[in-house]
Order: sequence, then structure tokens, then C-alpha cells
Amino acid sequence: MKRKWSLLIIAALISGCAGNRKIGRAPASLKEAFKNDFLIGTALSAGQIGERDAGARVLVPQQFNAITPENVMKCEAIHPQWNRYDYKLADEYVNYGSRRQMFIVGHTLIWHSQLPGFVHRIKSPDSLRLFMQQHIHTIASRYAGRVNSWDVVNEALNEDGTLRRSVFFEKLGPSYIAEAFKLAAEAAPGTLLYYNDYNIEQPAKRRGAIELIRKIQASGARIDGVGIQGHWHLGQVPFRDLEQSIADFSALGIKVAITELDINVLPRPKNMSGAEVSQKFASDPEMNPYPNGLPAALEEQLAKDYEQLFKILVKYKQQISRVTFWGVHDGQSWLNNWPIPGRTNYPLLFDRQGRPKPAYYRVLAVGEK
Ligand code: 9MR
Repeated sequence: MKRKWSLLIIAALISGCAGNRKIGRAPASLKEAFKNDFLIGTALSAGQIGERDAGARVLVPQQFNAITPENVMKCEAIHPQWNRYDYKLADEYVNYGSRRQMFIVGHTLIWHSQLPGFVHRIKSPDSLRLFMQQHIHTIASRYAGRVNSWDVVNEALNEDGTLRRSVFFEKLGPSYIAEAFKLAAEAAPGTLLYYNDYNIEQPAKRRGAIELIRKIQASGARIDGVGIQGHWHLGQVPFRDLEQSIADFSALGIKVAITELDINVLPRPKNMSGAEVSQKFASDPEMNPYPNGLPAALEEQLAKDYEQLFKILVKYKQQISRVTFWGVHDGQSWLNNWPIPGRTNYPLLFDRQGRPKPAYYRVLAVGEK
């Protein structure tokens, strides 16, 4: 089974390469094509970490040199009760990356979403502070020296750039963010520390992110970078705002990473954008127009969007540390189930069979110039 998948994917890569570049060269990969620019990462699901996804088993080591855990290090998974940690899947994840000498991202220490029930039941600010101290200390020190970069705080901002009124903000006030960075630095001194959020390339939210980063720096805490998640929409990738954001964020003396890249090709319910996971809408066949394949014109638009995006990213390679896709192939993407469940989406560079799509070759060509 494994062999059949490997052969299929290799055959597809070779035939695509022959069409795009000089015949006779070894099939390239994303990680090779951008090796002088930035790391190329992917998010891994629990099944992929456990090597139960045949396509990913071949593609991940072949194409990527960085990994992010899609869910297994989130609080509800790794710290389900006040006094109980469950490291099984997180250890498996870190071992997966270590064995393959990959750059290992930890995602994420402090986030308002995917919190276990006990955190919501905490009443006093002192107890919540104690939770935060113990959570960061326990997890960041366990993986110190193995996790290369932590998303320390995730999605602390509203769209207008103000601070989200999360459980942390409500009980601890705005200083919880800098405090989280200090705790992470103590527990994992050699690990890079990032703030991560979606839509922070948009002007108002970007202003909020700049202010947030400046406050972390002014508090004396260490912050090494900012993650622009990169959950974008077909034909609407905000290229100009992205360029401006890379310039503005790197002017703060930190690196910029694209941490959760995908391009949604399906219609969006009115009045929604970004990646607010609590948004949910009912199923509707009209909102799932391509269950049997993406029309050629949209496939081409996707390839163009990715090509243009990577041209910009390469232009700013000095400022950019890593570009991570939010999933290995279309079949895995969270966008098949959000904000409407059970749709067929096509947001990544590899299809459901793990075969490279036209967008893959266009991205590869940018890296090979
Ligand atoms: O891809 C993740 C999906 O499997 C989970 O159900 C979801 C639940 O919150 O989280 C998704 O990942 C999110 C990431 O951790 C933070 N930024 C937004 C991502 C997409 O929702």
C-alpha cells in the first residue's frame, strides 16, 4: 500500500516536472526549491503523526522541513484536567519531527479556544494565573531543546485591533500576554517565541498587533517573531496589505512567518472572514458547488494566487523565517468542515490522493528562479 502511494506520487511529480522544467533534473521539492529563502512547513493531524495517512507519509518528509501540530498540543488535548497532562500524541509528534530532523513548532500555549472545561470553571484571577504559570512551565520545559518555536499566544486580537475579551483578558487584564512570553522564555530559553493570529495583515488588526508586540517588548519579555496565519480566499489574497505588514512587523526587529497558509475556494456565507472557529453555518448544497472536482478556471486562479504570493514571499525572504501550509493535502483541510460542515474544498497544493496540483508546480517554479 505504502509502495503504491509512493510510486503514484513520484510518477506524478516526475511527469509534472518534465512539463515544467528541463528534463533530466531530479524531481524537486518545496523544501529544496526554497532552501535559501525560508523553511517550508505543514500542519500534521493526529492520523498523520501516527503515519496512518498514506499520502502524507510520503509527502511530508519529501516536501517539508518544518511541522506544526494541527491539534495535539492544544490545551484540551495535552492538559485535560488541572492535575493531568496527556503527552502521548504530543510526544509522538515531537518524535516524528526529531527522527526526520525537521523544524518543530509548538502550537499553542495560550489560546481562548479548545480549552478544557476546568479552565472555564476557574473563578479567581489568582487561580487562572496559577493555571497559566503551570501550563506554560510544564509543557514548554518538557519540550525545551526539541520544540524549535512556540506559538506562545494565539489570536488575542479582535478585528478592530482591540484585545479580545477572552477568559485570560477578563481575569488577568492585558498584561497576561507579556507574562505568557516571560514564562515561555524561562521554561524554554533556546526556543523561538511567536505571537500568532489571522487577519493581522489587515490595517486595523495590524495596528493592534504592532501595539501588542511593542508592549511585550517594552515589558522586557522576549518575542522573536509574529505569525500571520494566512487563511485567505481565492482571488482575494491581500497582497498589498501583506507586503506592508511584512515591512511593518519586521521594523519591530522580529521575524515574520506565514503559519497556517491555505486559500479557500468555496463561497463564503455573507459577512464572514478570517478564521474565527466559533463561526458555524448550516449545510446547503448551493454552498458546496464542486463536490466532484474544481473547474479548470478556478484551478488556474488558485495556481496564480499561490504563484503571486510566493513571488512576494521570496522578495521578502530576509524578513521571513517560515511558510507553513495548514495541512498536507486537500482531504485533510479544516476548510472541508468550516464554517459549513461536509463540503469539498481545494485549498492546498496537493489533492486528496496526495498528487501535486497545478498550483504546486507554479510555486515550485518561483522557488527555482
Ligand atoms: O485545523 C484545526 C481544526 O482541526 C480544529 O478543529 C480547529 C478547532 O479550533 O482548529 C483548527 O486550527 C486552527 C488553529 O489552531 C488556529 N488558527 C485557526 C485554525 C483554523 O481554525
